[in-house]
Amino acid sequence: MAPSKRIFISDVHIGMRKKYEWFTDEHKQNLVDMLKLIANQGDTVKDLVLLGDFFENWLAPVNVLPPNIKGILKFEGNKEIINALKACIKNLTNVFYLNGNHDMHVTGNDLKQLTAGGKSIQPITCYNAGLLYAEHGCRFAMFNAEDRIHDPLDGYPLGYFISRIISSSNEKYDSPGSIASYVDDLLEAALTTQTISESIIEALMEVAHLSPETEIKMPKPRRPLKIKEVQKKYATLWDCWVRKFGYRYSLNAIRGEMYSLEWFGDRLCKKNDFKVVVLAHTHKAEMDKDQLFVSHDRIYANAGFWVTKEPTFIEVDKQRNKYVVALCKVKRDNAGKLKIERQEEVLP
Ligand SMILES: [Mn+2]
Repeated sequence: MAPSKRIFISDVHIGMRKKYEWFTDEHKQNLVDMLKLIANQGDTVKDLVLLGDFFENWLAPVNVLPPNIKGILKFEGNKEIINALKACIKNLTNVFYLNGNHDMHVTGNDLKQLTAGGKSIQPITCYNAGLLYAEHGCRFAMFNAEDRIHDPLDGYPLGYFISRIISSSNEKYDSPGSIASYVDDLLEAALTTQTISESIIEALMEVAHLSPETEIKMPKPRRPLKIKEVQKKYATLWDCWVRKFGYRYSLNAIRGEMYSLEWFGDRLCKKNDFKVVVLAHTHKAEMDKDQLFVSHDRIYANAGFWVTKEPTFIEVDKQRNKYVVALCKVKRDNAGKLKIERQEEVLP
């Protein structure tokens, strides 16, 4: 039988092991072992999809430049990962790469060394196979969607600067939603005003003990930006979204940052008749089967986060007459061997 499984791994955030980065060597072992396991399943696994934020180009304090993709691919500590990934490229039908927000500027050209057995990693903007659809999902999230209006040069969203500011503090910050705890009170008030981005930066500045005059060092050829400039730059963010997408959509675009992207998953299903939608970005693994239509059910799944003790991923087995969707948790047995715990839903 032809291979029919598709595996979605997201939010690995591979950088260069700086102390302010999320991905450590502890997470590396799980990733290398998992990729090796997948590479040996070429007879059942058709596609491996790296569903965004596979690399980390955002996390660094304001006075330090975040690692770029060239450095990450060259970094000795990432060699085992690259080799395991190459084994996947060689043995599976396809390995696809999608940009997330933390690796939004990575291009196919940057990844051209990821070649094995005469095949290359394939950059795509979304994954679509029959009624199965997947993407990272940050374009639905107000603070992390590419933003050419406020940053025409590179499209950096407000979230980039949020990452830089929180990386300058000792605060725990490991998901888009974790800024909620710092801005919770503000958020309610801010939602009714046009100053939501200014208020968030204000709150985080306090958390990180920085001032409006603090400069944020930017990758070449850009000049540094003062925090007060960032505040001003993104001041109209909420207004712009409401004008473009309406109030309800914009509210959900903030909910998408804090809680779940399910509303957008459903929207994709309704508009395109998809049966299975897989997103990522929130760092919260989830799976939900629901009857939205008279004619058929749909499954919304989120791949979760790799940078945790028990990483998660989504597996979709697209068989002739059904979709088997599994939310998979990576664990270790007593002998230290990889053990995958599965929660399954089936859709005819
Ligand atoms: Mn993301």
